[in-house]
Amino acid sequence: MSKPVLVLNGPNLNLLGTREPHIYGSNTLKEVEAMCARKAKEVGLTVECRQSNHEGQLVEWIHEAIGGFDGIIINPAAYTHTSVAILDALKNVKAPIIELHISNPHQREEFRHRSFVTPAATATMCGFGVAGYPLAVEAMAGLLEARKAKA
Ligand code: CA2
Repeated sequence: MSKPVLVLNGPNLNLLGTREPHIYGSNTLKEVEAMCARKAKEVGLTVECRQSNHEGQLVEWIHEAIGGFDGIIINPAAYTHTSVAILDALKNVKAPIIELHISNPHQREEFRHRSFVTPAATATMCGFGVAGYPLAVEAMAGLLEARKAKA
């Protein structure tokens, strides 16, 4: 029986579509979550989308994903560049993990060039705007298919 894919969004992403549209676009988080659900249906997956402004909450949800979800798509937002706690939590996940960013952090300030999360990620995607979310769902379907074929 397949389990849903957990789509996690970190701090301030609840503000999507309300500020800095030149960087993050004009879609709201609710719209982005609907894009994920639509794409998931198309590729035969289900998604559960959650957002928190709190590091500990994100860590708890990652723990929940161990055994409870088939994969994780995570935009850790600012915690990308600071959080050993999120890295350590993700390291315990055996399911595929896609690290996703709306912007391309490598084109931005130097402090955004370093990701604490990347070492735990199966794959990283950035710079596609919010279109990256459905792309990541599609990519997750590919990763899960490849795992199934190997098993
Ligand atoms: O490009 C991304 O997705 C980021 O993860 C977004 C983070 C940033 O700290 C990372 O370097 C790259 C910031 C998320 C802030 O979200 C907002 C959304 C709308 C309005 C204001 C902030």
